[in-house]
Amino acid sequence: MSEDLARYHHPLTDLFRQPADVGEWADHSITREQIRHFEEHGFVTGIPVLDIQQVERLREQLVRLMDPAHPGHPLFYEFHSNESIDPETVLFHALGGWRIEDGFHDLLYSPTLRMIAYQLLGTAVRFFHDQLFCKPPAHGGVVSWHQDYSYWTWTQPMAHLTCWIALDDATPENGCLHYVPASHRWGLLPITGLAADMKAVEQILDTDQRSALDRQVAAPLKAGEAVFHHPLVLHGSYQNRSVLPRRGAVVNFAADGVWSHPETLEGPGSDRFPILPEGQPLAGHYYPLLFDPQRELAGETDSIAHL
Ligand SMILES: O=C(O)CCC(=O)C(=O)O
Repeated sequence: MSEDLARYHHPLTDLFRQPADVGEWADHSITREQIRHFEEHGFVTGIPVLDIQQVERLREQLVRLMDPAHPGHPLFYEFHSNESIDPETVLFHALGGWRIEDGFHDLLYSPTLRMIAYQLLGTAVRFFHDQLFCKPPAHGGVVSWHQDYSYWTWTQPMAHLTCWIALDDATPENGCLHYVPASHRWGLLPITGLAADMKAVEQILDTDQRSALDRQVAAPLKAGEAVFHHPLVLHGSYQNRSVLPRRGAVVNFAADGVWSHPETLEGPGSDRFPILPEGQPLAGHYYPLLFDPQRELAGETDSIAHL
């Protein structure tokens, strides 16, 4: 088995140059206008986070990670590839790549991701978990409409954030993310499933919410760009109908202080998830602190716009 990279709470490669001072951190920030867009619509999109060399490095490592013979496979928290079940609707979905390949480990330490997570959470930021979502050409399956937090109620309170990063150009044709703007104000909905039936959520929506689905918007991205979204915004993605793959890397964040509450009905999707005992704040081996405004900004927190 490969070495578990989770033991390293610092970058392992030179993939991301780290800011030296508050001014350099500010270069990675989003504008007040973008923060307002996130607050109003539940997402903010089209943010450049990787250059092409970084994209290529992650693509190479992703090819290795998708191979079930990779010696690091036992380190995945979850690994699903439904190819053998339904070759028409393939979706490769895995959590834990940060423990296995150094590029995905260091993605957590992207200054742009760390800065924006701080701005959108408004406090110190911890890593929650990562994800890989890959749709192969022509047969890539849907990810049904859902809210991320419905899968995370075993952590409290809700103070989470998702960053979805395109490793290929993501378009409506190849299955880019779609959002229902402002649905993050609907409250928590029951889980209706992630695969197969895109519209499964409709059965639990009221009339107004169902008509809001007609106002859904696509979030196309160039490779290396990202969209950040709220834990309650309704989102999903359609099939890949193109001749090219649609691959995405996800980093999920939680505010420092979020604690483990595994007694709730919905636990994580696998018993390999590093779940902490009831009441314990997320910290330690698997939940590194990624951004501490006191440390990173030397207390000059007013110089950066945040929630
Ligand atoms: O990659 C996709 O199509 C779905 C991603 C998603 O649902 C998420 O990151 O929350």
